Amino acid sequence: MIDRRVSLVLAVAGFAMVAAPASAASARRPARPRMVSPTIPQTPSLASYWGAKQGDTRTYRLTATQFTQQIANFPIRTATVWGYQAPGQAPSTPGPTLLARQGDRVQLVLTNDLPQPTTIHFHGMHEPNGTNDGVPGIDTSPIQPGETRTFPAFRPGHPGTFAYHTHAYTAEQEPRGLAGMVIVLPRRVPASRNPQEDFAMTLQQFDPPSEGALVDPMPASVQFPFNTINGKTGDASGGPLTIRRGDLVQIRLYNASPKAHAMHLHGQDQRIVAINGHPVTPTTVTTKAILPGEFFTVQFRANNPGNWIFHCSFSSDQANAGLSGYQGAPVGMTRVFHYQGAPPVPPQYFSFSG
Ligand SMILES: [Cu+2]
Repeated sequence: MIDRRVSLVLAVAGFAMVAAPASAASARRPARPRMVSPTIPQTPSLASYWGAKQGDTRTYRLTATQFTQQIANFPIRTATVWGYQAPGQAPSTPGPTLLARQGDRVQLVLTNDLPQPTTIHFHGMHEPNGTNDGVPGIDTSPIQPGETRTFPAFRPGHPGTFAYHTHAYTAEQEPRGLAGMVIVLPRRVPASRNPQEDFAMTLQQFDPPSEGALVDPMPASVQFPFNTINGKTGDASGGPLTIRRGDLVQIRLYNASPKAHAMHLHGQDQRIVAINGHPVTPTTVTTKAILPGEFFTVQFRANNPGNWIFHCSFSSDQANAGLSGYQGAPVGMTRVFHYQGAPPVPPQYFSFSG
């Protein structure tokens, strides 16, 4: 309750603010951060998908389907996987990164081209129960093979990093590849926290028994020999991620695999700046463990030119079926950051075939 005395004090303070010279007033007030439109995230090796916008709703048309994807360069190259296809794009696992802006409602139209029923769950979003949560038998009826279903549009709840994944026969369908990322961008962000490069990375693990074979979702050894970022091992990633000295570089991580990973950056400290889109007091770490289903956003200042790897610290996850890459380099769940102007990363790293 504001009593008369407090009102009087506020009124006097207000008068003082008006009466004081502008320079004195601005010295007392903390400077407002400069706000900018956020940098558009990129998902190396994968397509992005801004759903078609009508009014305040973005509609995403996805087909859940089976296909063959290159996941590594050696000792095998391809696997038969399950993933998602957007109109006019190749199917992929993870599926295309769905992009939206704060204020958009999102709507999914899902076609099931798989041989068994499926669903989609929007992981981390505030979707309505009874239609959109994607838990068969609890909230949603499964989408049958051949069926196309249009879900009601909803607001994600807040900007952030999210995911979409199957919740039907999860133990079988998710390790086969039915997952992808969703990013809802805030309207404006403080310029000091807006990265020059924003990389979205989904972690997965696959066990194809032989070249081109359908991945085994539950290998007897519980070892997943192919450890990927955005569906590719480091050697199969096509090239380094180029950054520039002075850049603020951001990595959005989503663990869509059945195991924990310990993501480590060489040459610079990584700072955890957000968890699931909620900003946190930045914490500087060398290595960050990420459990299945978790999201972390980390940033680093590119202040140490060269070529640096970002990789899972579990030794088995730095290999393809136990095998290392060019000159024994880590492969698997690994990416190389390359500073523009630094010596090139040896191209053999990306063409090594065992
Ligand atoms: Cu790992």
